[in-house]
Amino acid sequence: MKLAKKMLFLGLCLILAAGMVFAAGGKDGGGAAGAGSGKIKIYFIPKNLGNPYFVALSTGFEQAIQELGADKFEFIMTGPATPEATSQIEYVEAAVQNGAKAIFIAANSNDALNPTFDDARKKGVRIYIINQDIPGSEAHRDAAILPVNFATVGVSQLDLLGGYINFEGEFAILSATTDAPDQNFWVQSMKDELAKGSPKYAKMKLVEVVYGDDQPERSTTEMEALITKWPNLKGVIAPTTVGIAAAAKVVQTRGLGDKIKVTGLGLPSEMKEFIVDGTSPGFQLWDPPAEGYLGVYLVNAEVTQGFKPAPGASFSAGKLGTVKIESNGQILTLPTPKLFDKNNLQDFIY
Ligand code: RAM
Repeated sequence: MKLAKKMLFLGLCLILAAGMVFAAGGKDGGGAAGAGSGKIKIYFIPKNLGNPYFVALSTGFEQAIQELGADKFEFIMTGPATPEATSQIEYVEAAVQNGAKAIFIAANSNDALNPTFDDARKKGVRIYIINQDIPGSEAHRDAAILPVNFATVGVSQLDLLGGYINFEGEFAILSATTDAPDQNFWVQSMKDELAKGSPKYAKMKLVEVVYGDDQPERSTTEMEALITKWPNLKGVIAPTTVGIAAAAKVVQTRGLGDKIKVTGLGLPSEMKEFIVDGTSPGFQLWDPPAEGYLGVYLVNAEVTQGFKPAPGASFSAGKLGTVKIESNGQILTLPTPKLFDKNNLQDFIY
């Protein structure tokens, strides 16, 4: 992307983000249109507010709404300050009360919200899990929009770190919360892969999994503790954008980039400085805005064409083309994670 275009995009993102923080201020999320506006109300409840990753994701909702008609939809981003298992319940309840048509939620627990989801669905509100799924509780949601096929994430994170440390040495995982459905899924797949005993990972040793709760300070403290506790640490996988940025900052401040390789899932705009100065050799992610974009097109298909997200059915999602509902009610935005490193700095656009 040319510099001027990029500046324009970043500017637009900032304006959107500022607007959304404003909209997120009230629990009832009463946006400009207010109740009874006749607009289709789409709620987005992220794991918590204050995480730039979810602001990036929310820009996709806004973009699709612009394409389909800003007069037709009202978009409200609202949610808790911190990502505890039950902290989103009151926000789901408030959205239902406020006339939500669809709620997109990055749930903080696999099952703590099930009764709340059931109540909402009884009232005709669509519950869509976004950015992940709620394994074991699929019957309590209408569908799930995933950024990629989750089965590929854990192994590709192991391979990425392996490539940076010659598949040899001690490493740790810096995760988000202990309940996080997405991180727990990926961490478990990494453990399962290591447990298979493949010669490829025979010299890589997972020494500890720690939890920074998707809070920058907590993640920083956990990273510092890892460095003290494991003097031979060769790498850290942080499958959370908050965790990886905090870990990279610690390594940068201490000048340990040659000794400890930090990788995982990062937000390109936050990780750029660490890639440019070599603190992190590379990381992975996907296209967060595309998830929100898909969500609006899904609601639009339901409202305008009576579409039902049954396995095997498909709907048209604007620039993303035709999208299919998988057998388990999941919708994959992209097949696999994408690598971000010094060779594609032009792609660091969110
Ligand atoms: C954090 C959140 C989010 C996850 C990303 C990779 O921002 O935990 O749920 O998808 O990292």
